[in-house]
Formats: sequence, structure tokens, C-alpha cells
Amino acid sequence: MAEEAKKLSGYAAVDNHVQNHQVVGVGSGSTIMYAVDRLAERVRQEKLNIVCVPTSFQARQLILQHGLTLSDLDRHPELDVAIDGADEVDAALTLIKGGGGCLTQEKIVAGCAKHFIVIADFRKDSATLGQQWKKGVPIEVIPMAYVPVSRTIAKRFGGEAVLRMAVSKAGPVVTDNSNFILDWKFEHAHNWKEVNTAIKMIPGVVETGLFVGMAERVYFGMEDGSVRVR
Ligand code: ABF
Repeated sequence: MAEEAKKLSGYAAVDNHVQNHQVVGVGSGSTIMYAVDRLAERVRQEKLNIVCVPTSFQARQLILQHGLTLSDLDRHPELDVAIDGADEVDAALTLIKGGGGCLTQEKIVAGCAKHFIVIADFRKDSATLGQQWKKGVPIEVIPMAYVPVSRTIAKRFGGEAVLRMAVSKAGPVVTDNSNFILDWKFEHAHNWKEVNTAIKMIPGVVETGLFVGMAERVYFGMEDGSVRVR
């Protein structure tokens, strides 16, 4: 059910927002895989001339595996559109991203795009952040700073910021940028714009998984086979 919903959202975003001769930002996660399938299909069928900029190593591999044209921000610093998944989306289109650990490059690419379009299944739809996604806000940190950053966040904003460990528990998750991830389990809703800015100012923080005022539109694949647009 969720897989079908992911596919619906990915297809809708590509069909409604990608046109010939565009530079397209390609997000990370499992929902984006359907969007890339559709993108590759349209490039083949309609002979589109599209250039893709990845948001992660995973996205880079997806682009190459689908035979799409790979580029980067050096050559294409301005994107027509970026399409990416999310962990949770609230009523104001504020997002939690970074469950997959790729938040920094995702935010950079989204910030370079004229239009940032989000794709998600119905489970990500939330009135208030924290209702659906229980793992907290991912925060990418410089490895040597993870303890002081974690303590500062807990002291100033409450809750707990926990170092994300690899599934094997053998060590911390290391991002594409060779950094660590803290998952901030907040206790209550905040003014996300203010908190995002305040956390970013803590020395050692690279980026937060709070995307405030960035998403232009969200396509939710629904259980009944429809697509809800917000
Ligand atoms: C990326 O992948 C992330 O920012 C987010 O954490 C995750 C969403 O993955 P999925 O589409 O698999 O739910 O977009």
C-alpha cells in the first residue's frame, strides 16, 4: 500500500514539474526511486534533454543506473526544479528530513532550485511535526563536536539529541560528508524557523533536517490511489 502511494507521488511530481531542457535535483530515499523511474521513462519516450544533480551518493547511483545525465552544482548551480522525499510534512509545509542521513546535500540542492517539490506517501502527512515521525530532527554535526552540540541542544531546547548509530551498532552513522548525525527527540512543538536558526548557530552544527519555508508543493500518494496536493 505504501509502495503504491510512493509511486503515485513520484510519478505526479515528475509529470507536473519536469519539462524538456531542465536541470533537475534528484533527492534521496525510497520514494525518489519511483520518481527517477518515471523520469528515465519520460526521457526515453519523449527524448527529453534533462540534466540531473544528485543530493547524495545514493541519488548519484540512481541517476547513473538509469542512464540519466549526471551533473553537479559546479556546472549547474541553478536548478529548475528539485524533487525529494521527506520524513514528515506539517500543515505549513515545514519538513523533517534526514532520516536517511542526506539532509545537508538535500538542503543545498533544494536551496539552489527555483522550485522545490516534495513527494511522500500518506504516512508522512502531519498537522504538527512529531505526530508521525518519532525519531526526532536529524542534525548533521562535525564529529569532534557531537557531545557539546548534543548537550547544548538539550539544555536550550529540551529533549535529547542522540548520536545515530549504524545498524550493526559497531559505530556511528557517517554521512556522505564524513560527519555524524544527532537525532534530536524534541518534547513539544517549537517555532521551527527560530529553532532551526538557533541550532545552526551552535558551533559544530553543519545543518539541520528542518526545512522551513522551502517546499513549494507536496504530493502525497494516498491509500485510495489518489494524490493529494498541498
Ligand atoms: C530523504 O529520504 C530524506 O530526507 C528523508 O529522510 C528520506 C525519505 O525517505 P523515504 O522516501 O524512503 O521515506 O528524502
